[in-house]
Amino acid sequence: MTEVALYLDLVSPPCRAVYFFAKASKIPFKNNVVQLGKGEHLSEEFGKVNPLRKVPALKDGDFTMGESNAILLYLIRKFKTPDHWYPSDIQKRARVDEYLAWHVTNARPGTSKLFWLKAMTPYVTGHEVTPEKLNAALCEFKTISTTIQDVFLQDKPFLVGDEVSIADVVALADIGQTCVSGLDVFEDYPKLSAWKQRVKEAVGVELCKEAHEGVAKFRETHKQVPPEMKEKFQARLEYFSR
Ligand SMILES: N[C@@H](CCC(=O)N[C@@H](CS)C(=O)NCC(=O)O)C(=O)O
Repeated sequence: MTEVALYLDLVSPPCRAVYFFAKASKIPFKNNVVQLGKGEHLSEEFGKVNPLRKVPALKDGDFTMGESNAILLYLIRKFKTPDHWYPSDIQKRARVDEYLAWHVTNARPGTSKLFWLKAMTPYVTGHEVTPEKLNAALCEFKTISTTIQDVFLQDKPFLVGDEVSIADVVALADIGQTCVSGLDVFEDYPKLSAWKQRVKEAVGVELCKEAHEGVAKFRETHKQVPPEMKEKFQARLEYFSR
């Protein structure tokens, strides 16, 4: 059997979600690093793996695909991972699906916005984002946190019940993006903080630390944007600054 290859940049939340899951469920895979900051996802070679030119992407023999949620499900089906990751009970499974659907239009854009304003603004423009814009993004993040805590988590150990599922790793990867802000964004969310610790323990505390290093140190490691990426990043920045 050929080894599955994953194309990842761990600065990206959907890449971390796939990475956490693959590592935690001991799926053997080849890790192909695609550095977004250097524009490696725009190469002709990567375009053959994912014409959408986004990470994560997967290659399994001649089969290739993108989209993190779909990749997670592919890995679950291919490797028949333990049931708790994507429960066969249809109502628990529906809860995972419900979270994944909500995250695409809420948690992902909200946490991306914080990252782009706090980390990408100085990288692309050479100056900090204004406090007003940062505060607006932090307010949005608070709404997301409140929803995850009060609507999805409630008083359960994990988002869909007593055991960890892919909904938890997807959520952990999203909210991990906030470590770039340098603020303790969880101080007002005790239940969410305790949940975060449980998910980290389920995935592996060291693995989580290592996987978040790129984003935590992003501002130290990304000082000068490659000239060919400037225009593209500028356009994205304008989108997130609205
Ligand atoms: N819906 C996609 C989103 C993937 C995505 O937006 N990836 C970003 C990194 S977080 C990317 O590759 N961006 C490159 C670009 O847009 O040029 C998924 O969940 O996989």
